[in-house]
Amino acid sequence: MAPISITSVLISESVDPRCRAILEENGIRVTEKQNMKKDELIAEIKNYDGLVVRSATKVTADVINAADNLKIIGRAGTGVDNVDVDAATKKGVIVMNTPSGNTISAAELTCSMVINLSRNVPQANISMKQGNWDRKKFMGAELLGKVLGIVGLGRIGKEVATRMQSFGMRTIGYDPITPPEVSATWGVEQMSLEQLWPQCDYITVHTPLLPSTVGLLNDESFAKCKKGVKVVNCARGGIIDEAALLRALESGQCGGAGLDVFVEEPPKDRSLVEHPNVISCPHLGASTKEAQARCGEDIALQMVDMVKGKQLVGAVNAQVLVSTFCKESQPLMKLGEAMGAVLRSCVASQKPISSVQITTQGDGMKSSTSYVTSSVLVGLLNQEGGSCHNLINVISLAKESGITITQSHCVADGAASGVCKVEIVAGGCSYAAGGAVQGGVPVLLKLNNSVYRQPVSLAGHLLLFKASANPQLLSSVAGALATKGVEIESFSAPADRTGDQWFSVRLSSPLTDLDALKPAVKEAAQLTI
Ligand code: 9EZ
Repeated sequence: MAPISITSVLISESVDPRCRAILEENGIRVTEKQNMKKDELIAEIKNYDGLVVRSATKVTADVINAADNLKIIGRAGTGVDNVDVDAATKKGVIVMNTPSGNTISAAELTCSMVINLSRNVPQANISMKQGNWDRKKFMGAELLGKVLGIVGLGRIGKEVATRMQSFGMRTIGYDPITPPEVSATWGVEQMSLEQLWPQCDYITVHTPLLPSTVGLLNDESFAKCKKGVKVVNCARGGIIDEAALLRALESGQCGGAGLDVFVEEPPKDRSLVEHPNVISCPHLGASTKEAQARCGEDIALQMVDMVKGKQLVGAVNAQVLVSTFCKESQPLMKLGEAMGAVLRSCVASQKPISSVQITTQGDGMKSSTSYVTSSVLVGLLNQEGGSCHNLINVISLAKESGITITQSHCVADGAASGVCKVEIVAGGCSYAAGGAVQGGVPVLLKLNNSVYRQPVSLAGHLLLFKASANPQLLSSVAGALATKGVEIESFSAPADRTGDQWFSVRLSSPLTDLDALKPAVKEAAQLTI
């Protein structure tokens, strides 16, 4: 797999200057062009292999499909709401964000919402500016001793908890991933949502927006809360159901809400914003100098670290690439790609592939099956010249073209341990290869029922041919090659001598015309690895 190289990046909006500086320090050409119209961006994007955006640039499928050289889209911020991740994945483009740069800013805004809800400061401020002096209307309550429910205990939830503990709040919470022992070390007692709702004086949500978190607070959960509960959403619009919140505010079941995010931004329906017990902001969670600087710097550093092969952080559609950063997995990925290429060369190119079955064997391969599968498919599907399949898109493109992919792992010991088998069906014919990594080198052990006496090193110019074993075979093949000025570097014969067998030959250079072998062999294929 060719390493990802990034030489030119377009920054299409205002991103902290450290972003440009870091990219340039690492030899990447940077162009900043702000306020481009969609058509201008579509015309411009062709010239770059990287794009950095914040929130304003809408990276739609149209933009991505016009970007023939694009390899990565980096978002200086948390989440990728303005990027069509599916379109990027299909195009083989990595999408990356900066998951941690906004943490403190989001947590601090959340805490300010809780504190402001307790004392009605925003409402009192409006009243003062209107010339009033109303002391009765804005009676509040202390936070000391009150219960804060934190739904979602990732980075932001944790920072909210530790800050509000300093006001004497008791912090309870729920998260499906963070273990209770871990959250307990930062003073958050975990419990089920059923147990949590009735205990809270305040609830704040810090989850991603997922089908499971849309409307996490709805009519049903509000009904389980204490009357007058105050709620905060500085995470994503819709985690608190907007219609249910309005009903709860009107009935008094909800005593106040602090909202930084909305289902529709800006919200056309202003009924929540205008409610006297709602305080709100126009999505300001990440709007601090520090968060912007951190995200700008983070996205540049993450892109540089990825290109240098140091580490992969913040990628949202490239889980399989993590294995390319791990020394142990690289020979296995090379093996997969080489086996895919071997089978590709054996299948007449006009035959469509209908199924691919990959089996890894033995303990050492247990966690390798998925990236070996992707690597096999890259080798199998990449036509010479137009190489549009990569580790990011190969699974979705293969499935889209109707290929059934089956991957499995089985226990094995002895010789079968560490072996990878690939079986494909193309044009109704079956082809199979078995290979392994031996001494750090990918080798072919078996091709279409022919088992080699010695493993065939999967490197250099390989000629594969089908013939029935006979004493003249090697000399007639060598003779045919010699007429084209090609030498045999090594020759691998199958152990079985009966019937048609697949032989493997390493050549000094590729043969320009396989027909030169015609009288001596029944089928021939060649490839360069
Ligand atoms: C869901 C979640 C938190 C949550 C948090 C994360 C995937 N996921 N789901 C429901 N990271 C609280 C309630």
